[in-house]
Amino acid sequence: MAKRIVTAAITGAIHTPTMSPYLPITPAEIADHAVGAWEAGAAVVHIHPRDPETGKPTSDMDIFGDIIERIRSRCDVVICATTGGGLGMSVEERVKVVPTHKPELASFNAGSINFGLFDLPERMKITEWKHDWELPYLQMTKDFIFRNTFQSLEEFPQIFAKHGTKPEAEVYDSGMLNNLAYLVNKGVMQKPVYVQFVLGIMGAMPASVENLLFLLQTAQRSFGEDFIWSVCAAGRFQMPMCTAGLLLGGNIRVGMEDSLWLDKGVPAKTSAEQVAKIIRIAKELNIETATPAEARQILGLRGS
Ligand code: KMH
Ligand code: ZN
Repeated sequence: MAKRIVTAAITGAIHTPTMSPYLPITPAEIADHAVGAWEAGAAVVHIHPRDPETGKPTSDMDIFGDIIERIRSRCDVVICATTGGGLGMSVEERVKVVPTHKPELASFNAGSINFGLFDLPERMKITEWKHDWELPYLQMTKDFIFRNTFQSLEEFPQIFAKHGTKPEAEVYDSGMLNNLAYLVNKGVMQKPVYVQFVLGIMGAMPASVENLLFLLQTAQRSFGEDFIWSVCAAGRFQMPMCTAGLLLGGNIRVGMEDSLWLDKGVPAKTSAEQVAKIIRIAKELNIETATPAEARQILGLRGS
């Protein structure tokens, strides 16, 4: 059986500083957590920049570059830059990292959803906030479309191709596989498509084994065997869905972007802890995980 790629999504743009004292914020913290995830066995780290003062997701290209350089100087982990950015950012701001820093891998969000984070304050019972921006940022998602229209769906892969960046297609719902099939048929995206199934986001598909199977079968109907897939899931579904992904032959993603927890009631202090946990599970199942060099080969990356 092929080796599996473990990705660690280090900080994301969903969680806010009040939600966890362990969420990495500054370039030094984000790089330390990324290197820690690599030491624990991750082959890929998925990166978002944040404002070091406020912790708010930012599109500042100097901060993004600082993080990338800090990681690159310390290890050979594959860096997957976000082009999802932070909620409320323009499409232009989001894609800028590709021409600016030319990452070998970057996220490519495969369709539009009402990306709903507005219920998190109540669910997490948070009443006091470290920063003024946090509550409005989450509340505004009740009426916020994470925009990935056919206009940008056609533009992004062409920008990626120009800079040697492989798209990691973030698929939140089954219709987005149809969007990818359209892009492949149009010649805008090349096979093998790399798909990250993101389950459990409010506004898209819930995290369940049935839904993962449906997505897999839908992808098989569109691309035959000519696609590579990985799965991640929000919150408490992270470990169960990654375990299901391992059993179904897929690659997996953990990290504090997706879940702030290591176990029920146990906060994750780093993404490395989650990487170590899923690799323990993989080992019990006799599943081997890929090195960064092997991940580059599996994904057909140009190298850093
Ligand atoms: N920023 C979120 C809306 C990505 O990195 O491409 C989605 C996201 C996905 O974080
Ligand atoms: Zn992300």
